[in-house]
Amino acid sequence: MSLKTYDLLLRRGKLLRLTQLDVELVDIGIKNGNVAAIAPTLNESAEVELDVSGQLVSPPFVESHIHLDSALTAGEPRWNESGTLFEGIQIWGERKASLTVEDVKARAIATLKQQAAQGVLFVRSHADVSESQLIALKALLEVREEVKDWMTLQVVAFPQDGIYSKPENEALLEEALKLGADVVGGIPHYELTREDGVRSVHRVFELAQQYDRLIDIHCDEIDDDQSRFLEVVAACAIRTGLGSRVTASHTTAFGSYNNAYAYKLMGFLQRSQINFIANPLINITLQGRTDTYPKRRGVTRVKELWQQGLNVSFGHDCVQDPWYSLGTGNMLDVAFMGIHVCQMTGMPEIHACYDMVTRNGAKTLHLESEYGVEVGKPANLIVLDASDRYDAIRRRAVARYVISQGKLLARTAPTSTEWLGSESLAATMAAASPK
Ligand code: 17E
Ligand code: FE2
Repeated sequence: MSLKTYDLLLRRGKLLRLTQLDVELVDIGIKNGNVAAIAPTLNESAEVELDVSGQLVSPPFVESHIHLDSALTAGEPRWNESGTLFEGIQIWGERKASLTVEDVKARAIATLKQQAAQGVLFVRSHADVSESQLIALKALLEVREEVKDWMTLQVVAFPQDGIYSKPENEALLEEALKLGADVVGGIPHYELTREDGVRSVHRVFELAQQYDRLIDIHCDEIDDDQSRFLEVVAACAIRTGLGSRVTASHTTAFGSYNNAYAYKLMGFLQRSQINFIANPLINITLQGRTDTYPKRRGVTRVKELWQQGLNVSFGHDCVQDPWYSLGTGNMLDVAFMGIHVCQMTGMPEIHACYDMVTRNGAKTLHLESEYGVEVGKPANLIVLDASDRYDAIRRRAVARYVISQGKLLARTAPTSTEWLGSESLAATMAAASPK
């Protein structure tokens, strides 16, 4: 037993609390994996002290929407030439044929480490269950267990090819829930007919009630202004009372609806109290592909949903896969793109976009009881090389320290530039070389 009061002590950080808008200059004491004390000055000793003067101490990033089963497969077996969602699904269908549990686990864990190193400690991943062996799902359930000491992973049973497009798909979705998936998914806009799409949403709600799971549906991920499954999701949420246990992901068609319909729908959405996830990096890339000019942004009405008080988070969606060949899992990249695409450039809007990659995601994932830097909660927090949220997003600040369940999980040195001036090359070299 240590005689020191704390295992870890952060000195003079600028703490971002869940309940306050402004940061607060404090010391934070961590003991036995929990936040033990927060005060302007803590006088007790600690095993390890970190001076984080002037740096932003934040709750971790929450990745509310990613596909870890397909991560790191870009180019396998071929590149997505059209850049569309549908060619992506086709390419993934080809890659899916050669999946093994080891293959999925290795890529998922490599991606989770990249994410964690950049301050993500809570992840919701979709697992494609339109595959006869449920390899992606079984692999991600094993990963969920293997990483649980440093990362919280939720797994969505996601019927990528549709619940009714093949006779066996419906049973595979249910089997995934029996195996332990946390969340039921759906993809109504990709069912063979509109009627199948509606029926699929009803089936997802039935399964969620039967197995007591959350819901996260890929909903209206298309530019088609006639794709209107969001209203079905909202109606089911209102009638079942499942409300905040339900999430509509993407909803890109909402960006194409006429304003009269969007206005009516917004009222229903408020009644439903469902959550929304937009994926700015992917939506701006996959959507608008059939437009000429002017070309749509393909992103849902994030600003308006937020203004109506609905819970919206941002996800990364893809890291180097058939839908998106770029990405490192950095949630500040996501927030940065969100600010641009959703035109949320006012200061309260920039702050809101930071919330969309942190606390709003925690709400969607139903993690509120454990999320936030508060005395008594698990010590999950990050120290960003930034003075505030705006600075963090503007510079995509590195996560200097990532603390997971009270342990220092990852450390990154900020980049530093040495200004060498405009002297001649010889003078520059002389100045730069050690004495
Ligand atoms: N599958 C899908 O239906 N939509 C996406 N955005 C991705 C996979 C990444
Ligand atoms: Fe997705």
